[in-house]
Amino acid sequence: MQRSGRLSDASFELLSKCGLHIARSRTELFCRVQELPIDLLLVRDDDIPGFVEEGVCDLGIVGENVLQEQKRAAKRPMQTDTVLPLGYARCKLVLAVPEQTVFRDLADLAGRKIATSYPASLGALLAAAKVQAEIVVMTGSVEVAPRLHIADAICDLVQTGATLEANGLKAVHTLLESQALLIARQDRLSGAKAATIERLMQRLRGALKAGESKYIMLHAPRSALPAIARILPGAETPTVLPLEGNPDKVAIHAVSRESVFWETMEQLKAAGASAILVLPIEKMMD
Ligand code: PRT
Ligand code: ZN
Repeated sequence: MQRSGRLSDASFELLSKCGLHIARSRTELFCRVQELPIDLLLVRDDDIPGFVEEGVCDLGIVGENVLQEQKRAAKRPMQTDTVLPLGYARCKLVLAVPEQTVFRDLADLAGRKIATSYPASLGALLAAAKVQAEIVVMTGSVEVAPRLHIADAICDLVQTGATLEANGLKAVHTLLESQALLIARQDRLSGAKAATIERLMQRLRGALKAGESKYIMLHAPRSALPAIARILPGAETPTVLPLEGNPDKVAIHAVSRESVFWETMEQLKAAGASAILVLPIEKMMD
């Protein structure tokens, strides 16, 4: 996984939610996990797909943008694939042009220069659209290229859009919606390794599910039960408990598989619920 950068904090956090604690300091290349027979290799994100492909590592955590780019750029087809999307480090790979540039479709880029750190992804898009344009490869600060007259457009990652805006650019086409992925070469996983990985995957799935899920508790008149069950977001059969000394009212406990918004709580209240509590769930295993 990435040593430091936009992927690393969330990755360490996810591993810690899986009960995996990293023994040594993060500045080292190699970390031993105490709880499972797993060693962590901390590297630059760009090296991760290659390490997994070559068998240096069995698993990797990397942005979909990097995996896609390297697969497209590879001379031989890569066997490395996604085993679990992890849901964080979300961003988009987009084409952007200066705000004043008129852009109708990709054909408008014919004969233009486009700066990017993702030449293979951009090349694939242009080829599919049968547009001939010049790709200017830059390793960083791609967003300044139009201002420096190095290029007429850029193809880069955006998250909030603030960088584009600050550089007078507008996104006109999305190539990829990216997120962090757990990747592996499944053709190489077998025996004890596969068993350890399955254990890790079960924990990862549980940690990811728990992250979104909430435990909801509320009181409601018995008669409001059907209405409340309809409102509870993504909840499987709620638990209904009697309230001591109050035969007309019940307590309802439910696990919601989605985020619970204020709007949902307002709807529950309007349907007759009171004492509504929404609690985070730490771990989950089905
Ligand atoms: O040192 P190393 O090579 O490991 O790190 P790196 O510098 O190559 O990558 P890093 O840490 O910047 O990003 C790692 C991964 O995070 C990327 O490959 C993406 O999968 C993901 N990610 C998510 C992002 C962003 N969001 C993001 N906003 N990567 C980069 N950006 C940059 C973007 O390039 C642009 O310069 O942020 C700027 C835009 O951000 P906004 O919010 O202004 O739109
Ligand atoms: Zn990198």
